[in-house]
Amino acid sequence: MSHPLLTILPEVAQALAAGKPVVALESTIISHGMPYPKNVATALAVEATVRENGAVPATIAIMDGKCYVGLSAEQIEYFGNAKNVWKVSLRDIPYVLSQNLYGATTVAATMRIAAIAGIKVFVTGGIGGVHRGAQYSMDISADLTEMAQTSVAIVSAGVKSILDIGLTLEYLETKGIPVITFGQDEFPSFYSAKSGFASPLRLDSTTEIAKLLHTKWQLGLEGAVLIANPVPAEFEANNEDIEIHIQQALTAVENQHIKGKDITPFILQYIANRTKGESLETNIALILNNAKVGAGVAASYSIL
Ligand code: PSU
Ligand code: MN
Repeated sequence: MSHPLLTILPEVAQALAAGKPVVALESTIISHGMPYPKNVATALAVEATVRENGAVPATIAIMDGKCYVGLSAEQIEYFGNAKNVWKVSLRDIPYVLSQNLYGATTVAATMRIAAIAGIKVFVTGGIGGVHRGAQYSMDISADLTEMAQTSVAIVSAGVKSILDIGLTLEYLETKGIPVITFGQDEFPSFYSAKSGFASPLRLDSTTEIAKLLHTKWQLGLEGAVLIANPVPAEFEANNEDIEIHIQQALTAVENQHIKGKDITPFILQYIANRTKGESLETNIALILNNAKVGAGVAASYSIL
């Protein structure tokens, strides 16, 4: 789909025009979610995994007054290392575009741009959600409100326990967003395959997931589907250790008066620092695993 504010990489445009599977990827995880240089290596490895599993990757970001759908390796390197990159959620898109700034897009912003381009499947690590203490702070990620209205399937490793997983699941229910866990009954919590919460739905194959997506959108039920893909057992992090770091990170957020959009990147960086990179290795493993499943879903969907 051509649009004056989109620059679509030729390979991606050709795949879309031919009805071939395409997988959208976000850039906030590159610029604000992981340290350099592992962020760049991971972004490139995720793209390679998408390809190996039969789909074309399209990493999305903003620059030169355009939404880029598909980045070159050099552009990914830039977004991984530059200091002047905005974290762009939905509300930031018009500012960053019209001011010709560099923007790394969150789940919310990436989904919207993917939808404009005609991409139906999006792979990430973790989504934003309802924060712990949201009953006082009202801190609910725009990822959730965006999922209520934009018809793109999101593959993530569940919801990170930096968030309130129970409230996030409630919010997804309120907004009519199907939540499917791939291959198990329990909803996963990013670093761990367990969360203590039952998954609202379970499906065991990418074909069945694609059929659900097709059914939903065929009926005109707009909005996302959240596909939670548990981290493989050999890469799971110790939940009790992670919980201690999360508690400390949340105290640091209070003490250092971290606010608004800076909270999530601050907590992610804090945990990565405190776990001496162990959480980062888990993060890399799970996103590669998500890329594999996402490419499979995109491939199955493209046949329907
Ligand atoms: N959770 C992660 N890694 C991430 C993010 C969340 O484990 O990189 C990023 C994603 O881009 C997500 C964004 O869309 O943080 C949510 O930010 P906020 O909570 O400010 O909406
Ligand atoms: Mn927030």
